[in-house]
Amino acid sequence: NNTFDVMVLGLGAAGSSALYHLSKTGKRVCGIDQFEPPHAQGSSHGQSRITRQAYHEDPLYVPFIKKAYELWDEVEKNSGKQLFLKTGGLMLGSPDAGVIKGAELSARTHDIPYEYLSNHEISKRFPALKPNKDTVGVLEKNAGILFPEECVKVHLELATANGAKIHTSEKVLAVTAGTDMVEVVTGNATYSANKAIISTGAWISEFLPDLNLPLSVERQVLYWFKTNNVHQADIFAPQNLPVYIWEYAPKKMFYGFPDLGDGIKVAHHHVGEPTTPHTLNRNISDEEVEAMQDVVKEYFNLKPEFNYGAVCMYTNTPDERFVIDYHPAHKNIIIASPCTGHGFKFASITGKLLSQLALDSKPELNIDIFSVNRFL
Ligand code: PYC
Repeated sequence: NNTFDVMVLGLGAAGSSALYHLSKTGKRVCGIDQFEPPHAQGSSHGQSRITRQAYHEDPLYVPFIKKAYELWDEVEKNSGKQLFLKTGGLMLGSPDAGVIKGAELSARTHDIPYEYLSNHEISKRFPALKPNKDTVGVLEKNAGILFPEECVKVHLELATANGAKIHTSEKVLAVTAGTDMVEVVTGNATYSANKAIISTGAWISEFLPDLNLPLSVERQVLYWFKTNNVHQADIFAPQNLPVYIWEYAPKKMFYGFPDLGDGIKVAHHHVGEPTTPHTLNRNISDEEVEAMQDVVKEYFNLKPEFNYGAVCMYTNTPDERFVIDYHPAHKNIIIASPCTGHGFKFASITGKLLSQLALDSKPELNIDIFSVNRFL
């Protein structure tokens, strides 16, 4: 039977979570993905994602991230799998940097414990780092790492165990909204559902050509550098190095992770070239590696030896806020574009909010800030 209450198109971070939450309600639900999730084609791969609560972007995100923490915890308990590693999180920059001021503002507004560190304290406590004399840090102890592939996998496994149908390696060719039903045509079959959630990541604009949303896809390169040529290699271990976001010049940031086995992973935030999922350059040039190596030399006590890299995509909105809303013309289609370079950590709550929209319940948090109307 190809008729469902809700279909979820795209089973990455948000879609896999939406399918899990829908599957808990006993509704007939089906998820479709053109690849085999978790996969390395989109925006939810590369071993690690930062999660943190003292949200430098805006205190408005804090209620969402607090819920997201609770839900990741629930999924860990339900699955018995580790999805989160608490390492602490360090925002680094000049005292006026956006990451410093913004993290402090969110921490103070929402009573999140944090420490303000001078450059001497940073060096003493985290000897892997080489802050200059103007650098300060905001350290949040409950921040850490989510394992993105495992998060997607576990959401899908739990959804399947609850009775959700999952079709992978199946490309959606057309989505047509009627008055009561949505028809979804794939390369294999035609389905109908009362509601469809479109959470297709970097491919989403192709599903919504009429809306002409101002979404832009950006190429992002992730780099791993070995740490075993350092005398004291354990200074890069997760117990000695938190996750970090370093604003080294106004609005210019790199971020990274301690060594989880393959070296430290570092990447620039938002300086990638515009791309599309069809034209994405997945090769990493020697020049790109050398440029990142120079950054590592400058900011870490490490002679960086490149291990390997990976390329993924951000799907950005102009204000860097997500889109989580009904389609303006079709209430039976729900749109999710919750990336814009910082969305993964929220996926546990994003999926729940999407499931609430699909079932016509009031979302448990106010999602007006993610309305699609701001772009119409
Ligand atoms: O959301 O913490 C984050 C993040 C860092 C770099 C990219 N996203």
